Amino acid sequence: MTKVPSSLENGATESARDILSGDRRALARAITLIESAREDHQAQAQVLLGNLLSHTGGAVRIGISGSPGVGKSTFIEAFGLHLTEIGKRLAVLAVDPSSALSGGSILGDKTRMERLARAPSVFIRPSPAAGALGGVARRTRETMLACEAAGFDVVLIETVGVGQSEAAVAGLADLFVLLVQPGGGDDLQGIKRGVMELADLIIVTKADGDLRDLARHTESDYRSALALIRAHGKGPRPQVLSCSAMEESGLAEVWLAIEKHNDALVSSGELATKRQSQAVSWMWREVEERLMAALRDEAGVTALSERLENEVAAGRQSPVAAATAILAAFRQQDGDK
Ligand SMILES: Nc1nc2c(ncn2[C@@H]2O[C@H](COP(=O)(O)OP(=O)(O)OP(=O)(O)O)[C@@H](O)[C@H]2O)c(=O)[nH]1
Ligand SMILES: [Mg+2]
Repeated sequence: MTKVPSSLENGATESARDILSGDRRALARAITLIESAREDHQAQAQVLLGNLLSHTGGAVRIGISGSPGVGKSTFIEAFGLHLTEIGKRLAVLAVDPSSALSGGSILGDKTRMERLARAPSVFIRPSPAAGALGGVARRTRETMLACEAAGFDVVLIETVGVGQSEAAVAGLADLFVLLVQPGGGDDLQGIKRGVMELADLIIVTKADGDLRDLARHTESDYRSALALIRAHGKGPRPQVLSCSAMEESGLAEVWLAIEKHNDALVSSGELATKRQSQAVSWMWREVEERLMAALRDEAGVTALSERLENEVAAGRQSPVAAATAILAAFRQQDGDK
């Protein structure tokens, strides 16, 4: 095992103390460290997280997803403000899968969450999802843990629904909330069954003005759909609600449903098992990512894999035989070190 230099340990102990005392700037610095790709930063971040670990786990972890334009930002601002009014301290981690490509909508979101961002008990942190699997930044889990150590009662993890990202967020959270639009008809807006299966709570947004009645219909459509899908599912039954972020209505009901869900998970012991298996999955995901990165970095493997890709594409080699050759080359080079 590599020995951690004592200067690094001292620095990490100090910043851990600052984070635990609720120092926002120390938390922000820690997240920057956690997100950094630099190896020395990663080493520091891991020592720091080691010091924080026994102080984590105290927040309700909520994942929120939904298609672009469904009303995520507006909902999070209104719902977040409701939470602050009832005395909760809230961290919002917004993971933006588009940011790597387009510069993203983070700037727009910041202005949309202006009121929430000014609330003293709220911490908002947009994370670029660069290099991420499934639209959730690789380090979101660690960032969430740092926020818990800093004493936040609720951590909201937001991501745009792009297929894979919902599963990744659900794999981090205690409860996965799916936002949907009013309307959409029989196909329920083309939302994949897999995503519906993940949802613990479905919220129809924009239940106001002309859309109010439609939202109610949509609510009952989803309720029937869920009853079919999750008839034999384990755990608390998923709920469907509607709300208006604009009129700030239905938000208290959303929190009550979340609390109820959470209480059920705690009293059945499922929360602990869920978090345990999430942590273990995260470990293997990290191993997979690092193994693949190491494999791609091997010069010999790179040369070989290009040739094999062509052979497999042309049908001259079977994919399995080519994979065996790549792994053999990797093992050999790794063993040479
Ligand atoms: N009527 C009504 N409109 C809403 C409500 N919430 C959001 N909207 C509108 O819906 C549009 C999209 O809202 P956003 O909150 O930006 O949606 P988003 O899901 O964050 O969008 P992306 O970040 O682009 O994925 C905006 O024009 C909002 O004004 C609501 O409660 N009622
Ligand atoms: Mg948004």
